[in-house]
Amino acid sequence: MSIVCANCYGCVDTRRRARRSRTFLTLVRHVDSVKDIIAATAEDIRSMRVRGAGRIARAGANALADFAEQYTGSSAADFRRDLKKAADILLASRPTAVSLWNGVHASIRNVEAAATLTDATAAVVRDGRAFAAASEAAVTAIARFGAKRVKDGDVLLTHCNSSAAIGVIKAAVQQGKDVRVYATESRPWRQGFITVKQLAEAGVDVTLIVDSAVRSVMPRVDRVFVGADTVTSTGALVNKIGTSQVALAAHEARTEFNVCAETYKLSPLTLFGDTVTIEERDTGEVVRPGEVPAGVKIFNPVFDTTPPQYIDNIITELGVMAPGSVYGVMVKQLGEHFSDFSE
Ligand code: RUB
Repeated sequence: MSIVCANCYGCVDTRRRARRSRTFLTLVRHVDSVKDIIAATAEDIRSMRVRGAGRIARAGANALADFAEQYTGSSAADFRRDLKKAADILLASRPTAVSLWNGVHASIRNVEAAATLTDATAAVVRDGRAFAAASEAAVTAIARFGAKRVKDGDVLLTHCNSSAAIGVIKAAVQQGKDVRVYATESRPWRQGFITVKQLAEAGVDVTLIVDSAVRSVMPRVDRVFVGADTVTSTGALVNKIGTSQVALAAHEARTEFNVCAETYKLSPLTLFGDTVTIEERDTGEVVRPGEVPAGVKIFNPVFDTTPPQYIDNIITELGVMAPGSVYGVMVKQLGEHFSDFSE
């Protein structure tokens, strides 16, 4: 029986947290069957109980590992078929972050070559857990590298709620640097409230601003740190709606614009011409019923694209790079699997 977080914005490490917190235990629900593990995880991602590109990738990988661990079918062929369905359900849960796609594919990549059912399930458990662990380690490495760029006395700005960007800010503060942070509200979901809570709890001097205040404060800001849902082969960033406006304002004010992106946020699909689907969510996230006259249309795209010319640095677990270096990193990472993605 698995424990799945039922109301937390961004928690994937639910078992560990459930053990730590009695309050949290009242918030969990039980998942009874192998199929439910996948359905429940997909629903948690769709409804944004689990959100943030890194967390949804780890949730997908861990769900597939759980699925494999508890699989009760009798043949490798059945497992491959059921695993494919499970992967498709997870991939359909949110369309924009390539991290989920990379997490799912990293978890299932050795199943074809497995000779037996035992080998196949073991491969998914091993690869899914390894992806999740590597993902957490990448966030830690980015915090270390990014913090070195922060100077004592800096004013920083972050948008939405990115574990990787927050990791950098917290690491800089832990190094004893005196920093002040502006955090955007990030309408309509207001992930900025999570950010200010996390930073305030870490003792960071943080100021919440509405999204439209970004250009007004930017001349006082030394460095921007944002996360990534997807980075394309041209070095463009796809991240929370409004990120491109933050980047434009930073460019205008000559403020350094840093993207904190684990390499599983790089999209191999874009190498071969695929474009990134920008998720549009329910209009009820923008207005409550009756708030605007009937007939008024609402458009709610939740991510946007920042062109590479507005990005100074992409901070990955492999190091700090320019957007123009992304292509080379992708090609190297794909290695012998390069052509697998060209279909
Ligand atoms: C979250 C968002 C974050 C990235 C990176 O959007 O855009 O900046 O996902 O986050 P949403 P992380 O709230 O719609 O998921 O660094 O935690 O992976």
